[in-house]
Amino acid sequence: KMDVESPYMVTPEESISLLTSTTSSGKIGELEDDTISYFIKKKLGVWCKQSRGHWELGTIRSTSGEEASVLLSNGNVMKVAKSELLPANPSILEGMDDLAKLSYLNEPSILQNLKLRYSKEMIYTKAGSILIALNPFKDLPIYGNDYVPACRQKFIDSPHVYAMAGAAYNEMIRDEVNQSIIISGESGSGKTETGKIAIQYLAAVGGGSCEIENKILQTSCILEAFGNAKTSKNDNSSRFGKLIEIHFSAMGKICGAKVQTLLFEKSRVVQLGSSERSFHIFYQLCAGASSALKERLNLRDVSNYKYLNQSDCMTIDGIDDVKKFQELTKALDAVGVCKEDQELIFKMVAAILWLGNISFQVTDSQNLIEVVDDEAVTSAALLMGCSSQELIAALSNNGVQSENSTIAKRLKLKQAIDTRDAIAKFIYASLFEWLVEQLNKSLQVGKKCTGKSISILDIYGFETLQKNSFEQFCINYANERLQQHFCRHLFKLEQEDYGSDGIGWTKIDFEDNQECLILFEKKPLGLLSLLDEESNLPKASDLTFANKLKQYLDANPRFKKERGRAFSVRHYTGEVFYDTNGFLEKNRDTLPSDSIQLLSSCKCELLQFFSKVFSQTQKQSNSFHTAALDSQKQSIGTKFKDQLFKLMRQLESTKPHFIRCIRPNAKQLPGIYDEDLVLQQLRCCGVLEVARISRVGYPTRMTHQEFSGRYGFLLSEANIYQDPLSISVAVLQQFNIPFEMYHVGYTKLYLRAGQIDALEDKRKLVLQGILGVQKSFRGYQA
Ligand code: AD9
Ligand code: MG
Repeated sequence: KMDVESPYMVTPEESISLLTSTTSSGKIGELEDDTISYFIKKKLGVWCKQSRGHWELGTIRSTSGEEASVLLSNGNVMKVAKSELLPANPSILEGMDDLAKLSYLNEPSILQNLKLRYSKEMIYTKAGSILIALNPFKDLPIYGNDYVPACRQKFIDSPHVYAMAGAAYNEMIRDEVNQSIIISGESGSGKTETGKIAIQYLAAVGGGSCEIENKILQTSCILEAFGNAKTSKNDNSSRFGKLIEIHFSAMGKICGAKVQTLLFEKSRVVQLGSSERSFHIFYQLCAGASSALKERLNLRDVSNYKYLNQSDCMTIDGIDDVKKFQELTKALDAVGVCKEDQELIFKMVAAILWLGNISFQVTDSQNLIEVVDDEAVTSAALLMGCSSQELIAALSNNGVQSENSTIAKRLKLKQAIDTRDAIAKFIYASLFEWLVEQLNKSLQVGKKCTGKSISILDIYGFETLQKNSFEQFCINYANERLQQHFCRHLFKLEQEDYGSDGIGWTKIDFEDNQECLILFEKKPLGLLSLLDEESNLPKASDLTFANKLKQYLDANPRFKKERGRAFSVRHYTGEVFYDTNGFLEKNRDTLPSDSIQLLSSCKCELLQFFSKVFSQTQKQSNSFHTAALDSQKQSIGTKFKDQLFKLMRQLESTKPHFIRCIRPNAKQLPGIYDEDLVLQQLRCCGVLEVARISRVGYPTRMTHQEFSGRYGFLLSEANIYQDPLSISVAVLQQFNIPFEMYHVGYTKLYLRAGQIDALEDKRKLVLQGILGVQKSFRGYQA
C-alpha cells in the first residue's frame, strides 16, 4: 500500500481506461459520465473556461445534468457546462520541454506549460520537431562561446536554437543535404535575434582560419542600419524579409554566404506612423557623422528634416545612435566597403533627407505648382550631382509625348509631391539593393567550396492590423505559402517515419490552405492577376478594383465581399479585412520617365548605376510578359510572387527546421506573459496543429532499448525475456495497454499520447515503494 497519493496520480489501469475513451478533442464533457466520476473521485485537474475566454485550473466537485460544479484553484466554486471542461495534465508533466510529451494537448495545457517555463526563464520548448521560442526581452546567460560546446556534446536534444542549428549542421554533414532554418513569428517576437543566434552557433562550429565568419556576423549590423526601423511593435523592426545562405566546405568549414532580401518597405522613407522612426541610418548618420563629414553633406540635426520630423519620435530608449554609427562604419570596413563608397552611401542618405525638404508653391487656380528654390533644392542637387535647374525641372514638369516632340506639362501639387517621394524611395531602395550586392561580393563563395549550405529564413510573420493594406496583403500571402510548406513537410515527415518503421498509418485530415493560395495565384481570375489587370487600366481606381474582385471572386469560399473598397480573405489564421486604398498605386510603383532621365544624367556614380539597373530590369520584364502587360514594367505584386516562388523552390530542396517565435507581451518588457496574446500567436503559427498531429499520431517514441531499460524492472517475471523488444512487449501486456494505443516498430516503440505518463507513474510508485522500504530498513537498523 502506498502512503503518498497526489491528486494527479493515476494507476496505469485506470489511466488506460480513461484514455481509450478520450475523443480527439480531448473534452471531458464529451465523455461518458463515468469518466467525469473518475475525475471527481481522483480529484484530477480540469481546465475551466472563464468569461473572456480565460482558463482556470480546478477540480470537479459534482455534476447535475449537463452542468458541473468546479472548485477553482483560487478557492471559488463555479458552475459550468460539462462541455466547457478540458482535462489538465498530471503534475509530473508540468513544464515539459516538449509539448508532444503532454498527455493532453489542449490550448490551456499548452499555454500553462509555456507559461511555467517562461517564468523560469526557459524560453525554448519543443513541439515535436519544431522549436518554440518565447522572446525574453532581456539578455539571458544561455548564449556565447561557453554554450556552444555544451550544445554540441550533451544537449543536442534540448530545446535551444543552438541545438537546432547543431542538428541542421550535423544532418548537412551526415546526409550531404542542404538544410534550412525557417523562422517565423509576429513583429517583435524575436525572429531576427533568433536568426543571429543560429548564425553565431554556425560561425562557432564552422569557423575556420579565414575572416569569413566575422564578415557574416557583421552583415547583420549593416542590414539592420539600412533595413530596420523603430515601429510601434518593435524598436528594431526588420522592414524586409531575408534569406541568408551559409555555405560550408565538405569538411564543415564556412566558406561563404549569400544574402537574399525580399519585399523591402521603401514607403517608410517618405511616410511614418506616429511614434515610429524611419530607417536607423538616417538618425545614425545625423548623430554620428564627424563634423567634417557633416559639412561635406551639409547635414543638420534630425529635427530639421521633414521625412523624419513628420513623426514625433526621433530617438529610441536605450539606443545611442552615435555609437551605432561607429559600429556601422566598422562593419562596413570589415566587409570591405571602401571609404570612398561609404562616402557615396552617406551622400545618398543625405540627398534623400534634403529631397524631403523640397517644397512647392501653388501658383494658380488649377493647382499647378512651382518648386521653391531654397537650400533644400541646392543641397539635394549638389549631393546628387546635378544642377538645381535640372532637379527643379524634373519635379515640376512631366514630359508628355506628342507626335514629333515631347512637351513639358506642369505638374499639380499632388503629382509633384508624388514625384519627389518616388525619387527618394527609388534612391533608397536601390541603395539597399546595391549594399546587399556589395555584401554578397564580399561573402562570395569560392569555387573550391563544394559542400552544402544552411539557409536561414527570417521573414515577417502574419499581420492583422485594424486596417490592412497592400503591404499586409503581400506579407500574408507569403505566409500562406510558408504555412503550406510547413504543413506538407510535417506530414511527410510523420508518415515517412511511420512507414520506414513498418507502422500502418491512416492519413489524418489536416486543413490544407491550397484553396487560399488559389485565390491569390489563379490566372486570370485570382487576386494578384486581377490586381495587375486593373493596374494597367488608366482609368481604374481602387474602387473599380474592389468591384472587380467582388464580381469574379464571390463564389470562392476563401473570399468575402465587404462594403465599398474593402474585401476580406479567410486566411488559415482567420479572416483578414483589407482596404484596397492605395493598392493600385503601390502595385504599379511608377517612377516618371523624367525622373529616370534626371538620375541617369547625374554625376553621382551610384545614381547612374541605379538608373541603368532600373532600365535593364524594365526591359527584361517586358520581354517576359504577355500582351496585356507589355507596355508596363513588372508590378510589385507579380515581382513579389516570382521572388516567393524562387524562394520556395530553393527551400523545397532543403531539409527544413522550423522555429516559431512568440512575443509574450506587447510592451517589449521581460517577465510578462499575456495569455491572450500568446494563444493568438500559437493559433496563427500552427503550433496547435502540430500538437494535434502529435496527438492523433504517436508522440512518444522510444527505442526498444530505452523503453525496456526504463520499465523492464516493473515486470513481475523479469528474467524470462532477454531482448529489448520482447521486454517492451511484455511490459505493454502486463499493464494491459490496449492494442490501439501503441505500435511496435522495427526499431522503436510508438505510444499514443497519455500512455507514457501512466507507466511513469507506476514506475515512480514502485521506486517510492523501494525507497520507503529502504528508509524503514535504515530506521530499524538505527
Ligand atoms: V520584426 O518582424 O523584424 O518587427 P522580430 O525580428 O521578430 O521582429 P527581433 O528579433 O527584432 O524581432 O526582437 C525584438 C527585440 O526582442 C530585440 O531587439 C531584443 O531586444 C529582444 N529579443 C528577441 N530575442 C531575444 C533573445 N533571445 N534574447 C534577448 C531578445 N532578447
Ligand atoms: Mg526582424
